[in-house]
Amino acid sequence: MQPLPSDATIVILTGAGISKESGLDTFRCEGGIWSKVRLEDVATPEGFAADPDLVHDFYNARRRGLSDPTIAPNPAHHALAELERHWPGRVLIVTQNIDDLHERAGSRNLIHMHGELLKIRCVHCGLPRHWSDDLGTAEMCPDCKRSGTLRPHIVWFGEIPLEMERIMAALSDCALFVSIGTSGNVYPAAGFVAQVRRLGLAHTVELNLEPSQGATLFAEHRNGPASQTVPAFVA
Ligand code: BV8
Repeated sequence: MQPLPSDATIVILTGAGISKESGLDTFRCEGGIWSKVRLEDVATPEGFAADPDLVHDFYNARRRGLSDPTIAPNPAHHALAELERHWPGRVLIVTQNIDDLHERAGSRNLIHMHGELLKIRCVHCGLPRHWSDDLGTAEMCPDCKRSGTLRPHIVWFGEIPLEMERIMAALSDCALFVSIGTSGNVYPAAGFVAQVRRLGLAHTVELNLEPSQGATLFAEHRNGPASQTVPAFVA
């Protein structure tokens, strides 16, 4: 990675592609998640209201999948954790992913803008809490003791992503913006590179298996599997 000013900050956006070589499905690649289930049915508030059991089953299956011992961080996750150790306090990962592979690789300065598979929250008291078991519609909230009020701590389509103010602030003064393993289909994440370009402060890089929807907006592109392109880029 080319040298940066000593006070420069780096924002790294990741998507499902960074976890693909760890054994987790992407959404829009061939055979991806949205080819097996309609996002309207399982990733919208309307879908949850219509059939909460279907949505719980969808996320329970993914939560069980994530606990499979063969699912582990790959060299791309480890390279980003190493980068953070090398530039303490100056690397922020904004992930669209709901898995915990960045954390398991050692990354700490991390925002899960679309929520976390291993957390649930109560629609009444709203407190997210760690949850690794199957979630059912009859579960009782451990805090407010109401039943049937728990939902996955996930941002569905039509819901506002988490920590947007913190993300916007980080984008507005970063010197390097790197997008890894995302198709550039989902907003507002897909619009981050345009936001950074408007400010004209940062070098923009896309590390993706193939050019994304927003590829032309990036100053630099490296196409290939993340387990190869990310370690090579941060070296
Ligand atoms: C919102 C749930 C308002 C969790 C997800 C314009 C502006 C704002 C909003 C919109 C807009 N236009 C439309 C919208 C609405 C909507 C939207 O974007 N719709 C799309 C379909 C057009 N957005 C929303 O509703 C968002 N909310 O806008 O609120 C607002 C906004 C800002 C401020 C105030 C108010 C909420 C979006 C979140 C929805 N939840 N998931 C879950 O179940 O996982 S989105 C879902 O897509 C996942 O979270 C996923 O992370 C995300 C993005 O997908 P990718 O990660 O990119 O995965 P994909 O499969 O698409 O691509 C994988 C890529 O990896 C590919 O390019 C592939 O080539 C590459 N790859 C594969 N293998 C590898 C690899 N790369 C490297 N190495 C490999 N080995």
